[in-house]
Amino acid sequence: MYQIVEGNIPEIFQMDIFSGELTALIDLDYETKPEYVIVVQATSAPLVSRATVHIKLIDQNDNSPVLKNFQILFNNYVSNKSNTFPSGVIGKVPAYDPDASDRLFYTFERGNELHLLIVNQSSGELRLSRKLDNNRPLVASMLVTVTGRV
Ligand SMILES: [Ca+2]
Ligand SMILES: [Ca+2]
Repeated sequence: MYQIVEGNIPEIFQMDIFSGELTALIDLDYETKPEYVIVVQATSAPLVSRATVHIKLIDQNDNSPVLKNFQILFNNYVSNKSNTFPSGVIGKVPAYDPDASDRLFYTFERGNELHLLIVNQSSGELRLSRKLDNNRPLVASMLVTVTGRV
């Protein structure tokens, strides 16, 4: 005879009293709770044995990445010698994904055909191309896509 004797409040799991088969009564979600600990008991009267069971969930890619419209502003200090656009990271695509183990992937879809803005495809960090010069519009619209892949 099998039963759960600890750690099942509220009732998330059900154990078949004869087979010992463990069933989840709700849809388990890694982001809600990644691990459960219960104590189960097997009885063969008059003998009783107990064991602690760790139930660890594996994350599923069940949430979409979130990305809203954003702006990046940067200065170019024009000296009489040359353009001095910033050379380091000027910003990061502000995307977010609720999945704990998800990796985001960033690409330009439109508006950056000359590759004057360079995105790090895995971190979303943005830099300026060395080819950027002053003969460009002051404002440019681009479409960036973020994809989630566990
Ligand atoms: Ca995701
Ligand atoms: Ca998930």
